[in-house]
Amino acid sequence: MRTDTGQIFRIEDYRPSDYLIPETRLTFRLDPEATVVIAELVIERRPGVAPSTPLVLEGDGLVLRRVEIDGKPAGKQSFEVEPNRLTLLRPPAAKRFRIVIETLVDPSANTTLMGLYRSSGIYCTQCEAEGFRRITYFLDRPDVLSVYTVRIEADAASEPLLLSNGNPGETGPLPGGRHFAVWHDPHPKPSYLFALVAGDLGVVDDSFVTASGRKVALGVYVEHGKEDRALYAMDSLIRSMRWDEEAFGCEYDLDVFNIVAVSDFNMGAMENKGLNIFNDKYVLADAETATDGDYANIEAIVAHEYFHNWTGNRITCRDWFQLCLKEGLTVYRDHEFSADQRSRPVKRISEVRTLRAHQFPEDQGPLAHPVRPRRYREINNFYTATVYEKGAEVVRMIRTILGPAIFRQGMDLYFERHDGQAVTIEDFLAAFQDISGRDLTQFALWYHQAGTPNLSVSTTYDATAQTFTLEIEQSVPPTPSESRKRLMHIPLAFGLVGADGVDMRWTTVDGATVEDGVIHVRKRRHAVRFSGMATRPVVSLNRGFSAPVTLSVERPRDDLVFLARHDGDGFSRWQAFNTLATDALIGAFRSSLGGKPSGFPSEIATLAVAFAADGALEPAYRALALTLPGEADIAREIGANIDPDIIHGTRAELARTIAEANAATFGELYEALSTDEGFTPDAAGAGRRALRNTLLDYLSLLPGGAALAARHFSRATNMTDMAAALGVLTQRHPGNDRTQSALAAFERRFSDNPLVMDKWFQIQASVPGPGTVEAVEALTRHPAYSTLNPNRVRSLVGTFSSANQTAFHRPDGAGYRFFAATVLDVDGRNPQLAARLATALRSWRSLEAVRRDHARTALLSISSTEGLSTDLRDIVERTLA
Ligand code: 0A1
Ligand code: ZN
Repeated sequence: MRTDTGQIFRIEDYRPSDYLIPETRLTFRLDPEATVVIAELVIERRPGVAPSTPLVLEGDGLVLRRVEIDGKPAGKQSFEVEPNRLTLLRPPAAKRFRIVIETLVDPSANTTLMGLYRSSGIYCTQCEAEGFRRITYFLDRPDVLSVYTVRIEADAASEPLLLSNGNPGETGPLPGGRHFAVWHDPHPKPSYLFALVAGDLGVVDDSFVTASGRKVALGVYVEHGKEDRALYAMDSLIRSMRWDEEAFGCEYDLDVFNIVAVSDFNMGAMENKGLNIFNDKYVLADAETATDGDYANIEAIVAHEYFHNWTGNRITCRDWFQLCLKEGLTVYRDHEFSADQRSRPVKRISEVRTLRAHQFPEDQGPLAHPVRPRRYREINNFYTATVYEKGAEVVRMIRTILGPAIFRQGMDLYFERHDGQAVTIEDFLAAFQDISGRDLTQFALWYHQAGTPNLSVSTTYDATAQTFTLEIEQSVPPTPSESRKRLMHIPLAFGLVGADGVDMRWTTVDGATVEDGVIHVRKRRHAVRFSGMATRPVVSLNRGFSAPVTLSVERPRDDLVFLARHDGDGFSRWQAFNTLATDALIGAFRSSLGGKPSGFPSEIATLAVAFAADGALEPAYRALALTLPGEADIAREIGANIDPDIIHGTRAELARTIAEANAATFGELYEALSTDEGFTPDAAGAGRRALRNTLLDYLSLLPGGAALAARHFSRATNMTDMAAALGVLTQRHPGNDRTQSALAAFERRFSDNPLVMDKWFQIQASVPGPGTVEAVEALTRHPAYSTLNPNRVRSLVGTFSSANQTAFHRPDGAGYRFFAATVLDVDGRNPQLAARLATALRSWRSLEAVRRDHARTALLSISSTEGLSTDLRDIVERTLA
């Protein structure tokens, strides 16, 4: 395992490598504890590099068995070997030469889940970002592209299936009950896209014919007996392949495309060329065991990994600072795919909720970094919401600025110019600048500058002059190591809504460039004046969430009420109601702190029922409108001196107020939705279930609520309804006997299904209140729990620390102490998982003083421990800085 060297990597230090590796032949003699890896590499000296310049290959914890140079064993003096480096001191002076490196690795002992490891008896690999160096010594950097041929040898009985990247080649038997398979990938690729899988798995197969007529054999591999649960993943794959041709003109380029599900995986999935490897959580689904949310995730992640084939694989990153080049762009593409498959406004609202829940706190805390970072200590810690989600928003803004047609032409140019290359964000932006003739220099700051910009807006209406003026002021808050910020180019979509609910037109506008419903904010202040306004409009701002900013708008509350009823933009209509609810909750929090009784403006309950009963709106949209801002959302908006117990109480109070005011209508709607139409995982069915389950949450707060939720639970015919009912019972009636028996029934029914038990862990880790600290600690000893499996750890400890405000932040610090001990324990085996868990404390400075002290003590207890991984040390030290 890598321990910290304190080394910092800086973007300005980038230089191309002296050597390239045009061809790579790998032989794997698989063995659970002693796998032999033979790498035969064609090495090419780059033009201009002095002959015999030392060749330095990266490694990580490798055992070297032999080195050959141009067919001869390398003498001891000709190389230097360390666990993390192999240096050929005086390589041949020829422009091209060959080397052979034999290494030994132990897949069974590999608990980091990087490099070659075994998961439930299956050999698999994970090489992004720097895992290939745990397999062999190599130029393990994304700008070294190589053509791979891979030969896998293994036991024929225990590993009948042998997969790697590219197209299948020769196969055959070997002595001793072994066999082999050869794979060849004609597309040059960086080492992080290498993959191998060997084991005994079941398969769902299908095929796809590309637009130009190439027939592709598709396979989704899962544990035997689980094939039926892989059908939705296969269906998602086929829809993704078709969509990418239609929306982006991107066709698949090999004869096979395989997906393999494994049960131990650090992230969601990995886009290895032609051989995607997935966390099984994002492959396996059926009505009985998966929720609608699981289905939507499977569809999105299958699409995401597939889309990487062009954005990431065909065109890859020059270096890891450019990670957003592939990730932000691919997330943007999977968002568009899901919006097309489902409902666009519903999808957009969900995206924004995710961005605010994960990226905003990152941007506003000690771990803030630009979408394209300039330095890192551990690249694994930069697979963040900023790189992924904000990175996607930046691509979306490019489309907003250029318009859909020019955006598509820019993408075409990017594909055409850079196919087969490893490139930078500058190259990406240049394609759009060149196609549009626009200067994107100021816009590029979105990649380079961290922090969430704020727009302060006030309005004036002059009835005599018939003008309406928006005073807009932008500011970007300071972030770590960036105290002074430059002015950004912010595309602010808007509408001026008239009294009849229809957008008004203006005759002239000055003070900023306004095009196609977008104000281009570029200066610190703009006074944007619209003339020809016969009546005062209500302004709707940041429609469709056109820019990832915060807004502070001075306006009467009635304007928000009006927008919540009439805004023609679905996102902004939802936003208006959400802002009203957030403001009400913050108001109640403040009065509660001041010891005053809280109350809520009556229009919240009135609007809630208007949304709930509006048959013109999709059920999924109505469900989102009825979902109150979460406790963490409220905390983020308050910003400082957070007391999670008061927030929890206030939010529960508002929910009860809404439920009591609308009991009859909510009850009728709930009953009307209760006819069981059978389960289909499509958006329409999911929307109806979402609305019914949201109504259940409100109704559970009324007399008889626990009984109602218990009935909902026992009558549920699918996991969506079952998990929702269990969530309502545990959140709203934690101590109730019905809750305890539902938990027990769920456990009995699903104890042999680890992915479903994850839901059971999550639900219990979310129970509000002080007792959950001990309850979660006890669950770590449950037979279904395993501290070695990332899904288990994230479900229990991850949920507890990132989604349970009252228990995790228990005022006596017990939540933090349990958490710190767990993080340290996990770090000994799986540093990536430990580092990711540790980010749960990133907002510790915004807590009230007592909790803040306990949180700091917990962080210090981690940082003062010796032998921390680079991953964990990096997170904890930045969090404390
Ligand atoms: N490129 C993958 C994310 C990923 C990154 C690192 C991993 O190592 C454990 C695994 C996956 C994606 O964007 O889906
Ligand atoms: Zn990705």
